[in-house]
Amino acid sequence: MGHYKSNLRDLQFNLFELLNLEQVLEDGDFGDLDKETAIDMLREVKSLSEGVIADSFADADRNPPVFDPETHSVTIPESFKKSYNAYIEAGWDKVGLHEELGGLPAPRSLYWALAEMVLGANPPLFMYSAGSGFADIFYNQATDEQKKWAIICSERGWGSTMVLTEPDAGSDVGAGRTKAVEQEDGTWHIDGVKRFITSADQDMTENIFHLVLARPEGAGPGTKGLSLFFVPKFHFDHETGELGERNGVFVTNVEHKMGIKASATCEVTFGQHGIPAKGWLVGEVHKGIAQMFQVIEHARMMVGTKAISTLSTGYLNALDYAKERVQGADLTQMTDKAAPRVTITHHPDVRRSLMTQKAYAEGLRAVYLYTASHQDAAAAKIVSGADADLAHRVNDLLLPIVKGVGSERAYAALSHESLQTFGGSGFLQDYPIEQYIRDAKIDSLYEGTTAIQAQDFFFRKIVRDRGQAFAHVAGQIQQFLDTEAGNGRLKAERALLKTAVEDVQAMTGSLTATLMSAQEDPKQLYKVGLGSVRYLMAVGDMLIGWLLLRQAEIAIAKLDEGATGEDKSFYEGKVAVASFFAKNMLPLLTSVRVTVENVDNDIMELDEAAF
Ligand code: ST9
Ligand code: FAD
Repeated sequence: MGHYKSNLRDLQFNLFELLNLEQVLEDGDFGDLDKETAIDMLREVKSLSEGVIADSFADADRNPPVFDPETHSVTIPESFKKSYNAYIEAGWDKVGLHEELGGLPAPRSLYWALAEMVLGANPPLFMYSAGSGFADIFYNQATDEQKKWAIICSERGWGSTMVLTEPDAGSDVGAGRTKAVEQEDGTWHIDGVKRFITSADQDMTENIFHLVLARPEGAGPGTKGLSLFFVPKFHFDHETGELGERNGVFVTNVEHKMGIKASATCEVTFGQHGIPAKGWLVGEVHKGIAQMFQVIEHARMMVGTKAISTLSTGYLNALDYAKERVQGADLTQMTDKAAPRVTITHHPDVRRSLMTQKAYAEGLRAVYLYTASHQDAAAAKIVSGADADLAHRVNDLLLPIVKGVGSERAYAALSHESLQTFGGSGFLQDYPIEQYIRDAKIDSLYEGTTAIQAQDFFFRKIVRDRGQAFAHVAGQIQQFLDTEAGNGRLKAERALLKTAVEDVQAMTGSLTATLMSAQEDPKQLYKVGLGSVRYLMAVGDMLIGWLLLRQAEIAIAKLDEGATGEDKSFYEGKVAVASFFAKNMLPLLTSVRVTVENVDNDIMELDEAAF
C-alpha cells in the first residue's frame, strides 16, 4: 500500500447526496457526461492517485530535483517522471478545459474532487501538470491570434508558471520592478529578476510558457501599473508549434526548502544573459493584475484543496494506525495492572483527536466543494439558488475561506493531532505524516499569506461587495436553522449553530463599525487588522459546522430508510462528526467574538523595542 488514502465515499456523498451533481450534469452544459461516467472518472483517478501517482511522493522528497547553474536547467527525478507521465498520458490534465484545447468540459465540483485525490497523493505533480489549465486561462484572455498559441501549449503538453514575486515584492505585488520595453515589432523585452517561481524549469515537457507580470516603461506605480506577458522558454512557430531558438528567460537558482521538495522553486532572470527575454502582451491590454487574478483564483483554490486533501490522508493514516496500535489499558481499568491492553482507539483523548481530524477533513472538503459548486452558474442555481452574478460573488467570498482556513486548520490538525496519534513513530520518516506536515506548511504562505486572505475576505469580499454574497450564504444557513432538520434529532446542534451565527454576525458588525469609525480616526483600521484573521477562522468554523450538520441531516434520513453495512457506519459517522463539531468547536466562537469586540490598539502603540 502506498502512503495516500483517498476518501472516495465522502467525495461521492458530497457530490451526489449533498450537492446534487446528478441534476447539475443533466441541466448543465456538460455534453454526455453523466453520473455513471463521473463515478468512473472518480474511481479511475482514485486508483491512479493511490498507485503510480503516490509512488514517487517520498522518493522525490528524499531525492529532489537537481539544478545545474551552468545550463540553467532542472532535472526531475526519474521516479517522479514516471508518475507524471502516467497522469498526462491518461489525459487527466485536460479535464474541465475548453474542447478547443482538447478538453473535456466538466462541472467544477467534479474537477476539484478529482484534483483533491491527485493533490493528496503528490501535490507537486498537480502543479507541474497545470500547463493545459494555464493555457485555458490564457485562451480566455487571448487575442484571436494568441488563442492559437494557447491551443498549441495545451496540445503539446507544455509546462507553465505564474510569475509575480520578486525579492522586494511578495505580498506587495505592486512593488514589482521587473520592466517591459516595447519593441518596434509589437513584442516586449522583459528585464528583471523574479523569485520563488514554481515549476520554472523541468525536463518533462519540451517547452514552458511563463505568464509574467512586468511594468511597461512609463507605467504608473502599484499593481495597476503592471501588465501581463506571455514569455515562452523556447520560441516556437505560431502556426505549427515547432520549437525555435531559446528565449532569454533563465532559471538562476533553485531554493532548498522545508517541504514540497519535488516542486522546483526557482529564481528566474529575464533578459540578463545576452539574449532578450521576449514577451507578448496578453490580450493586447494593460490589465495585468486583473488578468493574473484569473490565474490566482484557481491557484488559491488549488492550495486550499491541497491542504485539505493532505489532512484527509493524514487522518486516514492516523486512523489505521490507531486501530492497530495496542497500548495501555482501558481508562476504566487503569488501576488494574493486569487488565488487558487495548488498541489506542479505546482511549478518550485519541478518540477526541481522531474526531477533530475527521471534522476538519470532512468539513473543509464540504466547504471547498460547496465553493466549487458556485464556479458554475448551472450548479449554483441548483445548490443555493444563486443566479450567475451572485454565484460569482459567492465563489469570490469563499475562496479566502478555502485557502486561508483550509491551510491553517489542515496544518494545525496535521501537526497537533495526526502526528500525535502515532506517538513517537509519527516523528519518523517510516510514516508519511512528517512529510505531510512539511509539505502542507507552504499552504498558509504562498498564493497570499493568511493575513492577506483575511484582509481580502473582509475588505473586498464583504465590505466592497456590500455584503451581498455574505448575506446570501447567511440566508442559506438561516433556512437550515428554520427547519426541523434531522427529525428533531439535531435540535441541540442547531441551537449551537444558531449561537455561532450570532457570534459571527456580532463580529461582522463590530469590525464594520470599527471600519466606519476609521473615517474619523484612521488608526481604528489597525483594529480591523488585529481582528481579521480570527474573524476569517471563525467564519470558516461556522461554515464547517453548518455543512456538517446538513450532511448529518441527510445521513439521518438514510439511516431512517434502513441503511446497512458500510453505509450504516458511514452515515453514523456523519451524524457523530457533525454533533462533535457543534458541541466542541462552535462554542469557542463566543470567546473569539469577545476578543474581536474588545480588541484595542495597545500593541500598535507599543514601542518596537518592547517586543
Ligand atoms: C504563488 C504560486 O504563490 C504558488 C503555487 C503555484 C502553483 C502553480 C500551479 C497552480 C495550479 C492551479 C490550477 C489551474 C487549473 C486551471 C483550470 C482551468 C479550467 N480577486 O486591493 P488592491 C485585483 S503566486 C480578484 O488595490 P493592491 C483587482 O484587479 C504569487 N482580483 O490591491 C484589483 O483591482 P480592482 C501569489 C483581485 O494593494 C487589483 O488587484 N501572490 C483580488 O494593489 C488591485 O487590488 C499573491 O497572491 C481578488 N481577491 O495589491 C500576492 N484582489 O480593485 C498576495 C485584488 O479595481 N497579495 N485583485 O478590482 C495580495 O493578494 C495583495 O492583497 C495584492 C495587493 C497584491 C492584491
Ligand atoms: P512577505 O510579503 O514579506 O510577508 C512576511 C510576513 O508579513 C507574512 O506573515 C505576511 O502575512 C506579513 N505581511 C506582509 N504584508 C502584510 C500586510 N499588508 N498586512 C498584514 N501582514 C502582512 N510566487 C510567484 O509569483 N509564483 C510562484 O510560482 C510562487 N511559488 C512559490 C513557491 C514557494 C515554495 C514559495 C515559498 C513561494 C512562492 N511564491 C511564488 C511566492 C509567494 O507567493 C510569496 O512568498 C508570498 O506571497 C508571500 O510573500 P513573501 O514571502 O515576500 O512574504
